[in-house]
Formats: sequence, structure tokens, C-alpha cells
Amino acid sequence: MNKTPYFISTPIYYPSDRLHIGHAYCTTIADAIARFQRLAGKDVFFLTGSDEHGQKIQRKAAEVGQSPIQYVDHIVASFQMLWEKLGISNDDFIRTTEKRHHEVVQAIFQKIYDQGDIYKAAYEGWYCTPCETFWLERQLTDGKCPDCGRPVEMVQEESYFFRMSKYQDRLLKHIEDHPEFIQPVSRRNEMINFIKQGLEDLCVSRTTFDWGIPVPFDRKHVVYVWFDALTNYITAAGYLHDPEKFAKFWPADVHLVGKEIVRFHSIIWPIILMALGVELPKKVYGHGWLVVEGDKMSKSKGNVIDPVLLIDEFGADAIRYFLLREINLGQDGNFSRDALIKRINSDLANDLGNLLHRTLNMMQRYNGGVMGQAEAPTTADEPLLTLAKATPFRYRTMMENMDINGAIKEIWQLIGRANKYIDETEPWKLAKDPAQSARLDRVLLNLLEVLSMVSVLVEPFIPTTSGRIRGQLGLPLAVTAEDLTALDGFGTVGAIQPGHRTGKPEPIFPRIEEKTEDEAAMEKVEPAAAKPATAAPAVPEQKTIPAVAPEGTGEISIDDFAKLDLRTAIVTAAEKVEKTEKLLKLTVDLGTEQRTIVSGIAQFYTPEDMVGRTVILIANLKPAKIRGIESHGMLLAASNADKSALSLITAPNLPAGCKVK
Ligand code: ME8
Repeated sequence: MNKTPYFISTPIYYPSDRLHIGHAYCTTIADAIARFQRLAGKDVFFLTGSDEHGQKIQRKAAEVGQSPIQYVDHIVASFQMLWEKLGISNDDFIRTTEKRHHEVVQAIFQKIYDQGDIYKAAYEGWYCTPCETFWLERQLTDGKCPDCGRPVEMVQEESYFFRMSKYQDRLLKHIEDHPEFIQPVSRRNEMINFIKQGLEDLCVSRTTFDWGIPVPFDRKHVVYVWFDALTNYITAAGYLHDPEKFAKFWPADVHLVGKEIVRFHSIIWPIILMALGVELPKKVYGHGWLVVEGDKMSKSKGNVIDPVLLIDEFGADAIRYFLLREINLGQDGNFSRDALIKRINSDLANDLGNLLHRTLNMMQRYNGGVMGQAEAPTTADEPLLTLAKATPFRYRTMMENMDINGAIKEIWQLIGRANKYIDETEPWKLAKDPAQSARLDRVLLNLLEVLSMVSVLVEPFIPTTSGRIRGQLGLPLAVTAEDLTALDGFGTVGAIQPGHRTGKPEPIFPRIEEKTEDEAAMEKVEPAAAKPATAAPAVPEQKTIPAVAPEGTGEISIDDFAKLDLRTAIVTAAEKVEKTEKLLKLTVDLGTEQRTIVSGIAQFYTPEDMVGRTVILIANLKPAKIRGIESHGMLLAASNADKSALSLITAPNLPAGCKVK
């Protein structure tokens, strides 16, 4: 039987910089939907990639003295590494520098030109290079880019223009006739208003730089980067190169994009397709933005979150779960370390981890890990079984509507009900009475069946964990479309039969000891203040010392100690770091230079206490960003075991810059 095709895409990201948690958010959503659609029996084509041309990239490469291709090759490799680490199951990764893409862009530019929808004229207007967007004077906000708020540049050049205005009425009608085309509805209304103000013809070529796809009939020009980038979706679907694939996967089911680029996808892109005589995508979904502690992420604020570091610390599934559970798809959402740790502890370690652990533990203790012959369900089982029967349908409906958050809540409601069922049925009492053994088996069977269901339903969100749960349950590790279908018959077709063997319980998500942000920040910069040193008190950087110490002894050589550049420094200014309890920002004089240090001592020293003190500084410690402040060095301090007392190491009678040996 032919499977129904399903095509989902993410934006192709700019390799102007490494990706941050916002990009990981979008790609994780797309991955969860792609995985769900595969489970739902569809033939899925899940596309992501990189948008490599344009002025922004050319400038970035020049800044570091590299050719654009050298520059992007390196960054694109980091994208691919990130997607692998995050468990992203994309079927293709398109780079706009690939030959297959050049050919398509040039062919469609030529076709649209030949039919008279692209014409040459002079362009004079504003350009935002970070957004790669043209603006009219009247569209600017206080003379700046209305999208990103950054300065714009005046552009005056000969350009090719695309007759967008000609298609305005057709596009408006399409949007009005297809309420599902732009979602959520708030974005749809914005787009309708935008089009009603009148569409200008779009400048689709540039001449003042050359990092782009040449216009085939006029080599002085390169194709405008958005015209180039949007075309990626049909290139990858096989347009011109693989008609069979294209017929199967086009039109795309959904272009998932951030809310700031819905305009490009629901106005420029459909008009390009109309000009080509190609069907429009079925849906453009504009997801919300991820902010950090309520603030937009930006390099200048120093609050950009690197997903690679988070995955290394917490694991890919924990990050995926947080992003998918915490934020409603169409709305903006907040990322905070505290909220992440809370979610891991409550939902993953407590609710899911405990259900699995308790059930498998009881299977081992009462049944030696082997399922017995269970008696028929009783009324005491009804609440759990009724909920379990209803859950797959509700889950499917929500996932089809891209309500990921709602679907996850459904699963966790079932998990919560199953944990309660253990408390209600008290299997430990049943286990004491041999006459109750078939009843005990029923309770255990219900729990195993529910866990088996959960292992299928969570696969799109936490795929590695799904496999680990299934391994412990004694089920095949990979989840298939048949497994999801079988859930519809829950209660009649069981995954667990008498004689089934379950494995040993292993914790799937260890609880994370909650630390406040200040504590985490302090550990990064000042391990001596956060944790009392166990070796020599004057050696606070515990992480580097064991690496050079002879194994097992904990001792270091005098040469190791000599690596530390310890110096006296005089504090010249001090203030509290805003919105923190424990951090002070200090300016210290080293005799030869002034440094800024962020130190976790605010509970023990006021800013006034600090000014004028001569402290000891590790001067050759790598700088670290703490709360957006670059801290260059670390003060020495000693503290007691429960950290209730802390004392700075000082050298009151010495000038700044003396070496400590
Ligand atoms: O715009 N929160 O690429 P880009 C959530 N190359 N999502 C975020 C985010 C945040 N804080 N920051 C970025 C481009 N994103 C073009 C796209 S498509 C033909 C060309 C996500 O690298 C979000 O999906 O600036 C946003 O639309 C996308 O990254 C922009 O990535």
C-alpha cells in the first residue's frame, strides 16, 4: 500500500554564527512532528539546511580573513553536528551553495524573467543586512529596521525587480479561501493587513557584492538571498531534477518558521510559486520566540544559550522535552535554567522515572521479572484503563493539529493516573497473600501495558528515552507505525503476554540537584568560594589540577603550581550585580592594568567592604561571561563545609601586582 507523503521543513539557518537554543527549538518541534507522522504511517520528508549566500555572510567571512565558502563550511559542519547530538531525524540537509540548488534558482529566475515578471530598474532604498531585507523609508521605525531594530543602510543600485504587485489579489484570495494556510490565526491577520496596504515590486538582485548565485543572463548581478533561500524547498523536493519525487512530496504540508519570517513565506514565496505555476505549500506555521529570563537573546547582552553545552550537561532528551513541553507553539516562551531543572526533576525523574522504576521493581520482587496469568480487570482498574483507552486518540488529534504541548500533557496525565493506581491498589499487600496472585498480576499487567503505551507515545519527543524504556520493559527497542496503530485496540491486543520477561530497573533520568543560578555561576568562576578545596587551600581551580596531577595521589608538582599566576590586586570599585543575590562586580587594579571580576561573595561582603582591599587574584584564568559581564580572573577565598562562612584571602600591607608564590 502506498503511504501518504508528508513534507515538513524548518527554515534554512544562516551560517553567520553558530546556532543557539532558538534554532534548536524550531528544529526540535519539526523533528517531533516528523517522527509523529512517521508513526502515523506517513512517508515523511523532513528537510532542514543552511542559507549560505548574501551580504551578511560575505562581510562576516571578510572580518576573519576567510573566503565565504571556507567560513560557512566550518559553521555548517557545526549545524550538522548539533542536529545529530539532538537526535534530529531530518531526511535531507540542503546547502544553498550546492550545485542542485544553483541550477534550480537560475532556471526559475530565467523563466520568470522570460515571461516578463522580472524587469530591470534602478533601486534606491534602505537595506537591513542582518535581516537581508529591503525597506521603504515609510516602513522604518525611528529610522531603524522595523524587524530587528538595527541600523539600515542606503542602497542605490541597478536591480532586477519581481512583479509582486501583479499577484497581490490572487494571493489575498488564496489566503482568504484557505484559513489553514497561515497559522496561528494572529499571524494570518497580520499578513492580510500587510497585503491590503499594497505590495511593492521586490528587488531580487544585487550588484554591490558577489557572494550569491549569478543571474543567468546578467552576470553583474547575484540573486537576492531571500529569493535564493526560499527556493530551497522545491530544490530539495526534486523540482526539475526528480519529477517523481516532486510529484510525491510537493506541495509541502508545512513550512515551520519563526514568526519574524512568516511574511517571506506567506507572501514572497507563494508569489514566486504562482509565477512559476507551481502549487502553494499547504501551511506556513509561525512559531513564537524563545527568550531567556524574559529577555531577547543577543550577543551584546551575552545571554545567548549554546544548545551543545546544554545537551552535554543534561542530555538531548531532557532539552527536547523541556522545549516541547514548556512552550506553547504559537506563543513566545521563556528559557531558564531553573525551569529546565524543575521540569527534568518533576516530569522526567519523578513522574515517568518513578512509574517505570516502581513497576519494574515490583515485577522483579514479586514475579522474578516474569508476567503471570492475570485475572480479568475489576472496577478498581476502570479509571486507569478508561483513561488509557482514550489517550491515543486524543494524542493523535492534538499532534495532527500541531498541539505538541497538549499531546504531552495527555501522556503525563496518564502517567500521573498510573502512579496513583499503584498507591490505590497497594500491590505490596497483594504480594503477601498467595490467593491474590492473579490479582497482583492484573495490577502489574495494567502498569506494564500503560508503560508500553507511554514508550510509543513519547517517541517523537524523547526518542532515546523511549528506546531505553522499551529495553527495560523487554519490548523491541524501535517503535513502529504498527505499534501506534495497536494502541487503538488497547485492552484487546496486549503488548505484554503471560510469560513476558521484563528487565532490571535502571534510572532513566537521575534527579538533578537544584542549584540557584548564582551558585551555578559561582561554580563556573569561583570554585574555591563555592566548594571548600580539599587539596591545598591556595589552589581553587579544582577542575584543572586533577588533570595534571599523578593519578590517585591528588598531589601536584611545583611546576603545576607555578602555572597559576597569583597576584595581589586592589579593589577600586564594587557594586552588586543586578537581580542576583550572591554576585558582586568588582574593578581591581593589578598595578599594570584594571580588570573586571564577578565574584560570588555578596552574602559575605558589601560593596563598601570591598573597596580598598588588597585581594589575591588568579590573573591567568580564562575569562568567563557571568550574567553578561566578562569576568577576567578569580579571587581566592576559603569557606567552611556548609558554605555559611567565607573569608577572602587578603594581603593588607602589599601594593598591587605582587606575585604570590
Ligand atoms: O532567518 N526563538 O535564518 P536565521 C525561537 N536564513 N526561534 C528562533 C529564535 C528564537 N529566539 N531565533 C531564531 C533566517 N529562531 C533565514 C531563513 S528560510 C528560507 C531562510 C529560529 O538563521 C526561528 O525558526 O536567522 C527563526 O525563524 C529562524 O531560527 C531564523 O534563523
